[in-house]
Amino acid sequence: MIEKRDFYINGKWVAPSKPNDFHVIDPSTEEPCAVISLGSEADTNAAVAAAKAALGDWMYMDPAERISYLEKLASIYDSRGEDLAQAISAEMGAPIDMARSQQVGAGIFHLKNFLRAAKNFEFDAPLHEKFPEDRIIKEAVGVAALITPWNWPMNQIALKVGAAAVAGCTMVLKPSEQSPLNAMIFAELMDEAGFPAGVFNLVNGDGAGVGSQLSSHPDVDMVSFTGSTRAGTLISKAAADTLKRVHLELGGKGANVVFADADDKAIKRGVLHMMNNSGQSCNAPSRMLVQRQIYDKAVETAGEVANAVTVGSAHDEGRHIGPVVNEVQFKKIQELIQKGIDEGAKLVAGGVGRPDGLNRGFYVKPTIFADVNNQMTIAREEIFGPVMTMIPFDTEEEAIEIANDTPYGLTNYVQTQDGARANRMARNLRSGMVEMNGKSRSPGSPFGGMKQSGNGREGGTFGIEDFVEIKAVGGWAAE
Ligand code: TXE
Repeated sequence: MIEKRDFYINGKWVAPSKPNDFHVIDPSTEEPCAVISLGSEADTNAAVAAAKAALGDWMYMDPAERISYLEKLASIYDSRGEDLAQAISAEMGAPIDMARSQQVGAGIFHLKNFLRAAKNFEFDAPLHEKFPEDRIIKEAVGVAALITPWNWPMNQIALKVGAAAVAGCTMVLKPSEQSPLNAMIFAELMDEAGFPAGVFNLVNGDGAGVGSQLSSHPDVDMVSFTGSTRAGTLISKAAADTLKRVHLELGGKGANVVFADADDKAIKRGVLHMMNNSGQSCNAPSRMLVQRQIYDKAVETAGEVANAVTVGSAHDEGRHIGPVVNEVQFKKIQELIQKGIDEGAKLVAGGVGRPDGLNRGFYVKPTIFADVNNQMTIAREEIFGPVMTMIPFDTEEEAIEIANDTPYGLTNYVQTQDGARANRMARNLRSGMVEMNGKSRSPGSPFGGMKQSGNGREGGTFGIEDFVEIKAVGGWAAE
């Protein structure tokens, strides 16, 4: 079993101030795969103090020099790609092939986007060419606490660390206690890239401990958080007394609106997107809204596609979905599936219990519910498992109303070959992102939500903006 108890503080791996072992469980086997430590307040304070001490030199460094450290990181990232993939696979259950391509691939994808965005980022420029004496300086917010989840762990770490580094923030990363191993390998990469001591620090811990200590810490200037809406609320409250900036990327309950004229791959694409990462994505298209004329056929197709999705160990090569992350999530998903049945939705594929032959491990059957009403629990709560709901609709107006009738507003999807209608939908859907006809957004496109899905945007230029303060200077002298 891997033993990795130390934290990365001020450029060194240091032992926790007091022992507090935590076993990381492999969801494919339900056996522990590693032991780490959960930090104490003294560890949190040491990491924040290191970040605070390193801030001045880092934030006032020439941005080009700062960016060169990120370039170095990006150039060595792949040397640990296999280690990262194995760690992610073991700790959160992403099948190894998918962990290599999607989970680890997302990390380098974001780092490269930040490097591109950084080259054109205006850290210091006149307000307008007519007013050269009015200067806009974008400088680091300060010490940033980065609190990340387990579902796309390297994706989230790269999104936050890359943006903070370019902006000139120093940072304390607290990865999810469910998936700390990939974060510790990433810290080794940061060390190898030669970032100055204190710029990047890592303390493991749980939400109630290190997570809430960072959120309320007077020397932390901002928190960038990805996780549940529940924890986002607690972080906002904990941060309120120090009025720090709080950036939240929370849950979602995306609608995938399929019109009768959608292309013939739309249903299959929607189901497979939902099942990817075992449904553990905040932007999962979890409510498929289907126009009545094609509804019956769509339900039949969705059932067939879901039944053909295989489930297996994260350690097996090949294309299948893995287990969900842990027992708490497994039980929550089982209860929600049962609730769907109890509230009268029609089970088309999957259901309660583990798939045949998988008696140990947190495996969930790919599940499709049809004839769902948007008020049912399974249409309202973020299930975060391989479970999709299907809801019929008649008109465009009705589709918009159902899609927007949710506290969340992260990503919605539209499938139609009528361009004017697709654009109308994009304008009317209340979400931070809308994706149409299977086209994903381009590199550097901002990721984030409206309503209870959070605030702020991650990735590329927009992501860097979230980590800077805007300083307006009047009377700037010609030099
Ligand atoms: O998340 P938590 P959980 C949603 C999804 C899932 C549910 C529960 O619906 O079913 O959340 O997952 C830290 N102060 N998402 O319980 O608790 C925690 O230590 C500070 C959506 O695992 O939000 C971890 O680092 N930090 C999501 C991180 O928050 C706190 C991704 C995420 O854990 C804290 C994950 C506190 N009080 C789950 N409490 C997405 N947006 O993609 C917890 N944490």
